[in-house]
Amino acid sequence: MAKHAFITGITGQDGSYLAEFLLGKGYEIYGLVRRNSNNPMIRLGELNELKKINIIYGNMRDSGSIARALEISKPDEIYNLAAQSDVGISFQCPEEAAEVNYYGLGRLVNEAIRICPHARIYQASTSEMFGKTDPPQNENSLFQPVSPYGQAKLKAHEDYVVGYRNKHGLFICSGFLFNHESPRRGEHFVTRKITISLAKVKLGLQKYFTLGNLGAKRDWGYAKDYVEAMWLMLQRDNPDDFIIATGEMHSVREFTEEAAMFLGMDIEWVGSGAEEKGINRKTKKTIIEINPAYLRPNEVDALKGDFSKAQRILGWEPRTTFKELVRLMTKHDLEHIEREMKLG
Ligand code: NAP
Ligand code: G4F
Repeated sequence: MAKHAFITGITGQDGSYLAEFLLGKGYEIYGLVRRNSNNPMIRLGELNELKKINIIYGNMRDSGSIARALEISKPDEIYNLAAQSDVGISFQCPEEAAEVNYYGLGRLVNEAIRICPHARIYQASTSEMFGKTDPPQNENSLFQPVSPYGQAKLKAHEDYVVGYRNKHGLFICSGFLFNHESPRRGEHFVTRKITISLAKVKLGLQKYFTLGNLGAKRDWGYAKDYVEAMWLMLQRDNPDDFIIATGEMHSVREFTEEAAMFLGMDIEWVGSGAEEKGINRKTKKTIIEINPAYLRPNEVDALKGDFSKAQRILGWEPRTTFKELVRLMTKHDLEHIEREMKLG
C-alpha cells in the first residue's frame, strides 16, 4: 500500500519540489493549502501530476483545520514546510512570524499526537537560527538568531522538536537547511530578484534595479537537491537533526556578478555605502543602485554550513555547484521573460 505524506506549505518552493520527489517514490500526497485571493497553485501547476495531489484547505493558524487535514490524510510522514519565510518582512510583522512559524508547529504536533501519534514529522528549521554565530556552522553551533523569523523558528525547534521528542517520544526531526534556491524561488528573495532583474535589463525591459546589503554572505544550494534530505531524515530508525548545506559561501555581490557574467554583462562597482553603483563596463550604464529600504534592522552576516553529519549518516551531499545554480536560474528567467515578450 502507498505511504501517505502530508505536506504543509505545499504551494511554496520546497513544497512543490518535495511533492514531485515523493510522487516519484509512489507516495499518496496530501497538501495543506490556505485560501488566497489569487491562484495558489502556480508552482504546482508545473507538475504534470498535479491532479494526483489531494488538496486540503486549511491554515497553520487554525487548529481545527489542521486536525481535519490529519484525519483525512492519515499520514505516515508529515513535512511541515509552511511558514512566513521572508526574514526581512518578519521585522515588520513579528506576530505573524510567531503565529505561523512557532504556534503553527505547536498546533500541528499537538494534533498529530492525538490523531496520528506514529507519524514521522519533518520540521523546516533554518540556518537563520545561527544568526550571529561565525561560520562554518554545524549541529553543535550556538543559536543566536537576530530576526523575529529566526527567533520563532528557534523556539519551535527547542519546544516542539527537541522538547516533544524527549517528552512524548515523538519521531520529529529538524533539518537546519541553509539557503536554497531555484527557478521556483519566491521573487522577493535576493537570488531570484537578481536573476529576474538582470534578465530584464539584458532584454531592455528595465534600465536598473536596486539591492540592499551586497556584502551579506550565504551558503546557497539548489532546492531540488535539498528536498531529498528531508525525506532521508524520516527514513532512519531514530529521529535526529541535520545541517543541509553546500559548505561554500558567496556574497550577494558575487551572486550578482556571476549572473551578470552569464548574460554577457561585466559589472564594475564604483562608490561605497548607499552611494555604491554597479556599472555595465561595456555600455557604461548604471544597472544596480543601493536602496537603503532593503537594509535590515539586524543582519545575519555570514552563513556556511558543515554538512558532514548528513553526508556520513544520511549519505546525502549537494549535487549542484554555486555556478551551476546561478546559471540555471538566470537561464530560466531569461528564457521565460523572452517567451512572455513574444506572446506580447
Ligand atoms: P515559501 O516558498 O515561502 O513557501 C512557504 C509556504 O508556506 C507556502 O506554501 C505558503 O503558502 C505557506 N504558508 C505561509 N503561511 C501559511 C499559513 N498561515 N497557513 C498555511 N500555509 C502557510 O518557502 P520555501 O522556500 O519553500 O521554504 C519552505 C520552508 O523551509 C519554510 O518553513 C522556510 O521557513 C524553511 N526554510 C527555507 C529555506 C530556503 O532557503 N528556502 C531555508 C531554511 C528553511 P502561500 O503559497 O499561500 O503563500
Ligand atoms: O534572499 P534573502 O531574503 O534570504 P535570507 O534572509 O537569507 O532568508 C532565506 O534563507 C533562510 C536560511 O538562512 C531561510 F530560513 C529563509 O526562509 C529564507 O529562505 O536575503 C539574503 C541576503 C540577506 O543578507 C539580505 O539582506 O541578501 C541580502 N539582500 C541584499 N539586497 C537582499 C536584498 N535581500 C532581499 N530579499 N532583497 C534585496 O534587495
